[in-house]
Amino acid sequence: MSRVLRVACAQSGPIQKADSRQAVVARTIELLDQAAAQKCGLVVFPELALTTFFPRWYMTEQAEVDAYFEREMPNAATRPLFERAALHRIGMSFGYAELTSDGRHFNTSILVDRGGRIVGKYRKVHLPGHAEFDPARSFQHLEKRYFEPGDLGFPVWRTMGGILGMCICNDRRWPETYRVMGLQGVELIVLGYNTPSVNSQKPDEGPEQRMFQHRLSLQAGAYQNSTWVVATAKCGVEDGHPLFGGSMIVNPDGEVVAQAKTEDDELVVADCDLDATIFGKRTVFDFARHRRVEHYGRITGQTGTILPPEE
Ligand code: CDT
Repeated sequence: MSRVLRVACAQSGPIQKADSRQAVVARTIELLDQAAAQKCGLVVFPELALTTFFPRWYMTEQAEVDAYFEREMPNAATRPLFERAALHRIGMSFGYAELTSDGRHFNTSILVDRGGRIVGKYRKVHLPGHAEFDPARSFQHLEKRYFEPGDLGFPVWRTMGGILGMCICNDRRWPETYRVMGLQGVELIVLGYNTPSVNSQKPDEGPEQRMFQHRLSLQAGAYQNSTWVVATAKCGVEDGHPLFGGSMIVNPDGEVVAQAKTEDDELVVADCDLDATIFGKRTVFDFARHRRVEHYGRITGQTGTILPPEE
């Protein structure tokens, strides 16, 4: 039986501070309808898909912060999206800011099956940026202020005919992210991201270099774990702050098979043959045959760099 899953990145153009959840959800439904028309089986929306990328703003009032968070999922604003996805029999994944009933804040994404049921939840592990205001920066990335690190690890789920996993934005730059899922046989990793087009501390690092690093991370993760990687941007200029596009689908050989052309709402579609993961998993990246865990202790035993002793 063929295991081809037609997947769409549902890239999102900018969401301004003033945009309502209802207006954003209406845009996601429009993309979902387009994906249904193209017979997609899975649609991947970005990180924090329902709001502007609010961690760029320094806020001191918790009520102002919490206004960007969802207390339940689905909720009144997102239920129409769940209902439309179930109507189309399309699976989906999207990110949102999660506020739990006991007051914890996470940068979360979910996996929803074709019946509209949430089958997987992931909470972002690698939170970039800072917790405190820095007057020296023109803008900040305050994820460490507004979220706590995810507490669910990197699980994978059997759904939609394959083994699927999730990560979020900055996670894609860390080889550990892919490898932990690779060790569970992952066949398709979905992720969303909000990446500023410029580096506030390194003005000569332009969008080209940042795009190169983005592609490099996705392609290496896919190849080294013989998995599909589907990465979806929220992009364009949000209240004066540019985010880059570059949504793409990477095959298990590490090749980009489809890529966004705009920095706006756009679908990027590819047929992902999940059986194409088998060859790499049985040969170069047959972990059981080739890994040498006796030499990998530092990977889990330390976080920062420990330099060799001075001569
Ligand atoms: N959202 C997110 O994780 N963005 C980061 C920006 C890092 S710059 C502090 C990223 O890795 O793309």
